[in-house]
Amino acid sequence: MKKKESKTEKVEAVDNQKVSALRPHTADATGQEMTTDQGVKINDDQNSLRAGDRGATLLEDFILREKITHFDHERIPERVVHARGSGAHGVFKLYKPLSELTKAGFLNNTEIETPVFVRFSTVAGSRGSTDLARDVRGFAVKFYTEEGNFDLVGNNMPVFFIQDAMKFPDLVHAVKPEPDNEIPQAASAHDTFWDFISLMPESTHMIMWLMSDRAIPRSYRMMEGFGVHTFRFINARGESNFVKFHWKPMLGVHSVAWDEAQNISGKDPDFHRRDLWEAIESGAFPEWELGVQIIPEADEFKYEFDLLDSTKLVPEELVPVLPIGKMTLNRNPDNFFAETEQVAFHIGNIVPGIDFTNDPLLQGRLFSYTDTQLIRLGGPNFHEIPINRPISPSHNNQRDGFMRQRIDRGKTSYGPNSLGDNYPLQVKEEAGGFKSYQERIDARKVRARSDSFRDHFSQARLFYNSQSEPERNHMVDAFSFELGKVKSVAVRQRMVGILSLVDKSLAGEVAAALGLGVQEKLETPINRSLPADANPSDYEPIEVKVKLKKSAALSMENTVKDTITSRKIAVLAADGVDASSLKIVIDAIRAEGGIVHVISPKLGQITSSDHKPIQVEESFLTAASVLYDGIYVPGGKASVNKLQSNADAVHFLNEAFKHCKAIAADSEARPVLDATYFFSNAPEFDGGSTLDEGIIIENDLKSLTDKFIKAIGRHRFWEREKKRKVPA
Ligand code: HDE
Repeated sequence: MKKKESKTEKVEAVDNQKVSALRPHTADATGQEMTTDQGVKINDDQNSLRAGDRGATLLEDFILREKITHFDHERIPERVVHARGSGAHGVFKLYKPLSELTKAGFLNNTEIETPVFVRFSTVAGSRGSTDLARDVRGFAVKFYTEEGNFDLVGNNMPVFFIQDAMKFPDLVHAVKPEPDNEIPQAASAHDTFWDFISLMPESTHMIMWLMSDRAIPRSYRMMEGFGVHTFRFINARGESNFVKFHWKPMLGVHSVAWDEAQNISGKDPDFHRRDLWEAIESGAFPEWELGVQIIPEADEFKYEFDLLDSTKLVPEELVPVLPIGKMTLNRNPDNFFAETEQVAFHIGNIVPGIDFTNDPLLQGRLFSYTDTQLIRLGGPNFHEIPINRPISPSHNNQRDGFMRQRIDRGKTSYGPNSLGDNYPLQVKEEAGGFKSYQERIDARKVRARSDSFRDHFSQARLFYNSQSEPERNHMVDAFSFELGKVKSVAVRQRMVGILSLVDKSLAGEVAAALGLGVQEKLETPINRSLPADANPSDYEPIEVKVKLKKSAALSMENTVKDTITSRKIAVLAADGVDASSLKIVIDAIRAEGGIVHVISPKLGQITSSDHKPIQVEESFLTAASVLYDGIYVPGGKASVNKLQSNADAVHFLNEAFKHCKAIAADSEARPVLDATYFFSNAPEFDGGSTLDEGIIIENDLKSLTDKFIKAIGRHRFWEREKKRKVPA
């Protein structure tokens, strides 16, 4: 039977279908008069009503009362995890129809652009915490499909800390600030976190990711995203394939250095939020390819790991990632609270063609997300908040509740009914009605963990072995830092024990930094995580022999390194800067999509050698090298003279060198580099060659820009770290 048409549900596509659906809910006070919430025009918003100009305020002042009352209720609870985040609108476009795999409409039609809203987040910190905490990043995507909302609520790491939802509150209690003094903010480097982790060997693989540079991304735009769990695709014949979702950033996967991350946290705690906002405002729209790994049902038990275990990934060498479409974020929200704060993701929001598996972590999440929105957004009608509404029509017999917006007409809100012709009607599967995949289940009800979930170390080792040398060094440093902040020596020692089961040299290096030894025999760490009646040997981790020793996809070393789009370059200059030395390089960087800031001892303008004014974007007081990807020092005697004796300019360069960034200088600006620690102490410098390919000093500006642009694209020269330490 035909569904009833409703005029209000047809929306004109302007930007995209979702954005135009939001439009009737947006307001703009430009050119408007001020009123109360009741629409009464306000004459005086400066003074409350009082008995005489020095008298008490009158209770009858409804304008004051309304204003203060609304203010008093402005806050809602922050998300219990992932409280700190940033959102953006965009679209998803499919490359080719996937009808063999899934019947999901948006994965079968290459003509449509599916609107999306994405929210990136950190996990542990509160709403106001720094973006650069060492943490997992949330990567949640709401697809507004024509068949309803599909939410892919993932992270920037492909595995998780725990295997069973039962342990999630424990994990979060352990990582959040300690309950007696609420210290530390947005950091895992404290006793309770490592106490828990050291007793939960299943978290070992995830800990490797968390201690890698993936936990300190350069930008949200330069992170991968993962659905983590194994889901199902269901095709029109009702056949199921397992599927793992991947987001691959077109700009590559890049991170900052830990020392840099800590500095950014002070200089610009909004670094990632600002970066996303500015990129979209400037038209450098962030893009990701959506990829899928497909595993036929028949292969469910083919692998050395269990597909239902969220502490395991499926190596790309075993199952390649098939790119299926592209997501482009092209519009910033109009209002942070209304959109980014109120958006309610739920892993349970799926559409026909996609279904769940029995991953026990996934199953627990299916409960949690609605439950948490009920308290966070204040009642069961949060799906009516504009950002959460589907673009497809929605009708059912759910009614009432706090803040109901929709006015449902008619007498019937039950089914079956005869008074309303039995509307709204159920929908046949062929016509798009959702039917769950009919997985066969014949089992006992037990509280248990499958034996196939007992290998905790082989993929942790795979990850470690797959890293480049600098990446491994960073992991050693990260473990040494985090455990160094742990006061309990017993916890440190237990963690070193766990690491020794992953890799002896990793454990040895961390132990050395902590002033500990590596025990020969590990005191079994898992005793405390056993059920009361358990036989400990049933819970002993098992060692699985894995064939794959390395996986290239796990190292950021192998990522995209040939673009400088939206990279930020600092140009250090002062009065007297050589006009062409400045212009040639700046123009070339801009032509490649880079962003240039001229940084000078003072704001305003400087005068170039040909007496022209040059606009300055930042001063050494407002900028810092940690906020840039590369540094250029142009020539011009007067400018060079000023900079070489300017401690801030010299520090800027020293710090950029320390963080392994590309640095270029016109040969004429060499005295500025001579003033730096790394350059003046570089005996191998032969007057024209370089310390490494990331340091470029030339008078041929064409050659200089070519090399500089390549160097910025490479992101970092990590090999520098070993050679020369810089006190910056
Ligand atoms: Fe979440 N998670 N989670 N999570 N999660 C929440 O929902 C939860 C897990 C993820 O930008 C909460 O609306 C449980 C894995 C993201 O709004 C809450 C378990 C992954 C976001 C919740 C997990 C995630 C959340 C808090 C273990 C990666 C932010 C606020 C069973 C695949 C979404 C909220 C946004 C948010 C519960 C584990 C990703 C409490 C119980 C694994 C990206 O419902």
